[in-house]
Amino acid sequence: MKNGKLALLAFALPIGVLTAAAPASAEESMTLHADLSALNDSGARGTSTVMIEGTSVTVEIESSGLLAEQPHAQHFHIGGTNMCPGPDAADDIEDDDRLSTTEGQPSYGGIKTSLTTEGDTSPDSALAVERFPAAEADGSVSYHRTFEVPEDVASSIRAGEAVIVQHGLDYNGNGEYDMDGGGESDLDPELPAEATDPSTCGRLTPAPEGGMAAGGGGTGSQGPDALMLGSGAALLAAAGAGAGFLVRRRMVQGH
Ligand SMILES: [Cu+2]
Repeated sequence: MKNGKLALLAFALPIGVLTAAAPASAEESMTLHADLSALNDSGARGTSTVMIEGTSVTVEIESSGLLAEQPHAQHFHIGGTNMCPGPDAADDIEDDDRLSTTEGQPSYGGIKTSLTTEGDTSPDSALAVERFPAAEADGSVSYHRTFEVPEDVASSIRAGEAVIVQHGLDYNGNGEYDMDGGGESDLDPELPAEATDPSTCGRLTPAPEGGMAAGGGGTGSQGPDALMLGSGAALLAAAGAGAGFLVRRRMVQGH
């Protein structure tokens, strides 16, 4: 009797193993998609398509409704619950009707990739505002770039754990990042919260077979306009990892 039971168990185990889904090969190309929804009532939205092959990612983001002619930091966030914060104010810990970048981290996690227009894409560039796209005069951002990510980031993307977050919005509707709109940034008290609070968010999920990959529409890449964040502006260099956003341009210029 005892033996019979054991034999049954021994038989059952391999079946369980066999029926488990085989993990996709790390080299196989895979396409993911995200719908970016507004955070903080920014009025912005967008879509993103990410193609990953090995550790090479091609990222397309098309957003609208962002604060015009201002840079918008954007990242892959990974960690937390791998979700965007909910629409209710439950995540707004400080209860000030604003969701800061930090307050959103239990949902979308920390910054793992900086979606810059050129150069470094590591978390070290999280704050390299001069290398993030600026929205056009109509508030649109069109981003397209292919670059390498570390293995751990690649596998998180494949697992559907990456969340795209764009930052920067205009609480008081005066057309610029300033302290009057939301006070100081949680990331750097010298900076306006408007420059760093999240404005759109969307989780990257595997696209259905033959879906996104075929279309590929609207691959408008970053034109030179988007990189010109104002002549002679004291553009910000990225500080070391973990420093605050260096969006001092507005403040230096006085505008
Ligand atoms: Cu971010």
